[in-house]
Amino acid sequence: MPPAAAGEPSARAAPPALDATPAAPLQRRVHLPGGRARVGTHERLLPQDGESPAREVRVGPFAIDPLAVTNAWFAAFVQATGYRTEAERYGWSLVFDACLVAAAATMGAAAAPSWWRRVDGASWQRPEGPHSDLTGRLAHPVVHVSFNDAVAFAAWAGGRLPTEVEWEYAAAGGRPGARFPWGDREPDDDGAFLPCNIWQGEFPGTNSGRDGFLGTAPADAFAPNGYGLFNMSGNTWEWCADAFRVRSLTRAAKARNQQAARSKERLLKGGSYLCHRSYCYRYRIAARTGAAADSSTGHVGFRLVFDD
Ligand SMILES: [Ca+2]
Repeated sequence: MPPAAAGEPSARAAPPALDATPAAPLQRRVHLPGGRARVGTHERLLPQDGESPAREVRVGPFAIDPLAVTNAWFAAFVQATGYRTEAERYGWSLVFDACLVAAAATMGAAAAPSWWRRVDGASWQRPEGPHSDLTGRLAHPVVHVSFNDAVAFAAWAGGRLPTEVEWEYAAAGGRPGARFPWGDREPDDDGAFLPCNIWQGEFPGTNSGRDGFLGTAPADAFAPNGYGLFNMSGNTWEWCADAFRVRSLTRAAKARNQQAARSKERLLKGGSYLCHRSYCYRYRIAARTGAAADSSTGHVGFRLVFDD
């Protein structure tokens, strides 16, 4: 599929065929040659996350799926293996407040921040709890999967999770140093430029959904980047292979790294449908965060890479 013209809003691009069988995603891999890659940023936007410094590194050749792993593909994995996710074994997962309007779920307060709710029975198959299902969402990214779940899926599918360097190199789509997969133009709230699935309005109270989606969007929504990869920014966070660590010698970084080590945090890239510049400016390529390896929420998924 050709890359989008610069500045062209999307969601109208003809999607590739989605299939629940594992063979289909393997056929649509994008092969990247590797070489010199620029990762990180010199901009001090969220320095506490360890985005800086920008640096040049070498990356080897690899292949990447243009799409995040979908509910359909994850269902094929579960059907083939009987796998139960950590959320299913724990009996609960974290769901964003506003997604719970229609769900008569058993809820409890989650650890801060306050807009997350622990929902008993929430899982990849029941994204808002026992009274929800995947109707209309088979082509959406799977969510409520932990890092450990993602690793198990990757082993079954013959792939692996990307490193941060591979992820940023792929997300840049041939535009080294670009802020976003489409270039540097900032998305806005009024609908003039809506290249990805993030938040429009005042977080966490008002989301106009001008980009078409209040929660997850189909994995192939919006225009792909220059390498033909969809939704590297926004929609769902994506687990990466790296342990989360901030490269800094400050006292705050040391405390953050100790916390990350205690929780066995792993790296997440790409931001989600809950990101907005005013609150969580993490739909940038260089942005990053971490979460415990066994944790799951309604806005975290993953995509696979493959060694040639
Ligand atoms: Ca949205």
